[in-house]
Amino acid sequence: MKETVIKLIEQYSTIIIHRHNNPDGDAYGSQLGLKHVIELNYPEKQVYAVGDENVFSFLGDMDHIEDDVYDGALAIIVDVCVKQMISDHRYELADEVLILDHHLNTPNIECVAHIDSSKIACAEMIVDILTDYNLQFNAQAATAFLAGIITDSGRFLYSNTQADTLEISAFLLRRGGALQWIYENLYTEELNFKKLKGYFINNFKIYRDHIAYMENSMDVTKEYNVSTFTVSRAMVNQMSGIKGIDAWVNFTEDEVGIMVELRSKETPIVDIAKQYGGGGHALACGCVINSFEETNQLLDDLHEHIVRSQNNG
Ligand SMILES: [Mn+2]
Repeated sequence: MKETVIKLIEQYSTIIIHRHNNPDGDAYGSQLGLKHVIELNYPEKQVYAVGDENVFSFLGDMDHIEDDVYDGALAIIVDVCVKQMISDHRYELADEVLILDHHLNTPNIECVAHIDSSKIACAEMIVDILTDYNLQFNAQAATAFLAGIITDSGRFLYSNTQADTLEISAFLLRRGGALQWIYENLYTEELNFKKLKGYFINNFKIYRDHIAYMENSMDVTKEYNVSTFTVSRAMVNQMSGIKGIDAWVNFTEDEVGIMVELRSKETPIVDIAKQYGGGGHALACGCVINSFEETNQLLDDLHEHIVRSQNNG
């Protein structure tokens, strides 16, 4: 499969790299790291990165391209494989689509897919492929990929962090990955963000003694002047690491519904996310529900699921 990936890259003279909406550090890092490596090793190729932008844009800018650039091009989609989450649907205009992902989902578009859910970061998976074929890395590429690994592994904290994760990170450091620069950009917080954390920690609730959860109305996003994504994704792990808490769920209201972020300490819970039309990783996943009235049902399903899994384990 790795060979197919490299062959596709070699075959096309124009390559446009996509990733998911609301990009996290891994989506951005995988996308821009791959762009830099292809540009460095195949200087005759035209390579573009497209999609929406957010706080991770310190990693690099997106390209703004016309539709006709897709004529005869290869679209590579990283860190996502389901249609509804891909940023910029013009990948449909490309000749061929290659997906590189590490989520536990099945692609629902026509494509060639390389998916390895054992990898903690899509960036780790891509670097592993590129190094197998001895492609050169510059500091820009190394920094982007390293940012992907650092963010998706929670700075090497989450359970899928493996020896390979550290070896690949060491490789990226040797290629000039700017670790301190990444940390400065990631961990210097805005005042409103710090205050939001305080609000969050003081107000989450407990369901059936073992599930922590938080319900955020749109007032929260307004009061702290942050995006839904910030409240939803960036706050969920404020409920992690609590003795006796097996799982934690963050419900955040926005215009389309209630964004649900689910996390679990040990028991895989992605089936609950899938049951509600979402997906993701075994221990970190998400879905969208219609209203806060469904909160209790979801918490109850999660509770039953965890109890059942623990009894079977
Ligand atoms: Mn990822």
